[in-house]
Amino acid sequence: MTHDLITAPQPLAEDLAERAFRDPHRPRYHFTAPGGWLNDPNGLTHRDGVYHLFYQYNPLAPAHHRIHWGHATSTDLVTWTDEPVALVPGTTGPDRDGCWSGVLVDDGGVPTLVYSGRHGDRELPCVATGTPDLRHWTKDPGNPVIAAPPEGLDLTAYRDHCVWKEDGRWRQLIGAGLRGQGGTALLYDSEDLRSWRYVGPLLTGDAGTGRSGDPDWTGTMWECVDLFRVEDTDVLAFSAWDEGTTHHPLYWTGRYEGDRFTPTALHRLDYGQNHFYAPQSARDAAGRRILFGWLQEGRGEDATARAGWSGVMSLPRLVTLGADGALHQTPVPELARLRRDHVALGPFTPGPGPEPALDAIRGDQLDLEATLRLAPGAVVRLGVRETPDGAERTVVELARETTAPNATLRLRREASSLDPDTDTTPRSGEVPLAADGTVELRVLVDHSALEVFAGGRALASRVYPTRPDEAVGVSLTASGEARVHRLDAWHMAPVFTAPRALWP
Ligand code: DQQ
Repeated sequence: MTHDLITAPQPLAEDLAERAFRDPHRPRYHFTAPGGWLNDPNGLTHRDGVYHLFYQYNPLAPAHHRIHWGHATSTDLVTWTDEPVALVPGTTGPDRDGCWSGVLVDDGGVPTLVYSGRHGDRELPCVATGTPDLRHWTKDPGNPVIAAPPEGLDLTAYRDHCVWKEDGRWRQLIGAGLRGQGGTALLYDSEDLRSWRYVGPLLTGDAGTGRSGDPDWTGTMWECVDLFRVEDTDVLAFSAWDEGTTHHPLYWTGRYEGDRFTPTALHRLDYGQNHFYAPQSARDAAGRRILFGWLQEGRGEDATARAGWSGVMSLPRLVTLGADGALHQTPVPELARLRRDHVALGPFTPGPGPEPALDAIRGDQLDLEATLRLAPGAVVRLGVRETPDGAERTVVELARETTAPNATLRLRREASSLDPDTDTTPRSGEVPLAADGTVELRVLVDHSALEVFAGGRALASRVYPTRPDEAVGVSLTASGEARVHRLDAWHMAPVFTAPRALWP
């Protein structure tokens, strides 16, 4: 793809990467774009031993505008190499206002991207083919390959793609919403990825059930639909969307058969709601289901503009099927390679005052792993990014009701930052406990990025303490009858240690 569009903004753009690198809130072991804007993961694939992560990218500014496809590769899901920008919006054509989200498929040996070309306020399906190393891409002269949404449907929106091969034919889902009904995934069929026949809606939500603000409302449109199988369960993941009100990732478990998806249950994919959005997954050569999502910013627009960058990719997650039929998510085990300076604590019985042994753990790049047991009525609170005076702190709380077999995982951010322009709203969701009240908790801190895993459920978020150098404390308190069987802590080595080129 040529970069000849980009001339004048270059000097300023280079400065973006420098500024981004200097920002104390910038994660060091999560993937970020070199500078500018990042949102959805795209084209996720594992090919010839290399993981390819493409992403929605604006190298010119930390704003969602004229979206390109960035590209990075990894052999271990831990360290990343920036690759040439894969797609640049056209000067003419259906993607002149942006190359929006999509996927990569192998078309008989030809790497092929299927993405949404944006022009005006419309998105239409486009295709590009790549060289075997996936470094250079040519847009199909026939783009858009579908000229318009299906006739006769009154749609709220139409974009994003999930494409797979089935019985020798290509199938595609496009995210959409049927006005007055709800979000939907429209199913198409093709022999050649260019000529598509509309089959019908695979499944349609009910926008009338629930309402905006409910974390399990299925919204008026489904973005970034992703259909995959885990063991013997089919999963239809989507990002529930409603103009200006709703952005959160959900999934149905059920059965995909005969052009329809018959749902069994609806689940929340990440309790961070809009903080973890637009996930995409792929199967790797080992047969593992790997999933990434976008952690958007939670600070004010001015602060983001000054910082020179926006958007973090989640850590790669390994997705399996939990005993309760819901997805079980953990960071991929490869990330353990970054662990340094092990501190092992426990067993101990935490109380209302901070546990002194935790003074040994400090930092803004941490991996904390604990096995906890909560009796009915017990609450355990793990504080991170805490200043010595406690004025700023973020609390991961696990609370078991007296009667409930499960616990509530809560991320309390009311004191995360003294900056009134940062989002400090709480997040919460249910977490399964073992019969004896035991649960595995993992908390990954990476400057402003925070990912919590408890009992296989995930909660990602962002925090921006105003005194980032001092907000390095970790604390643990409890009320009721709780036990810490073990608490292991590590510093995480940085993956990104120098400014990167915006146009690799
Ligand atoms: N972001 C993309 C869209 C998608 C949305 C554009 C989700 O394709 O619907 O950058 O974050």
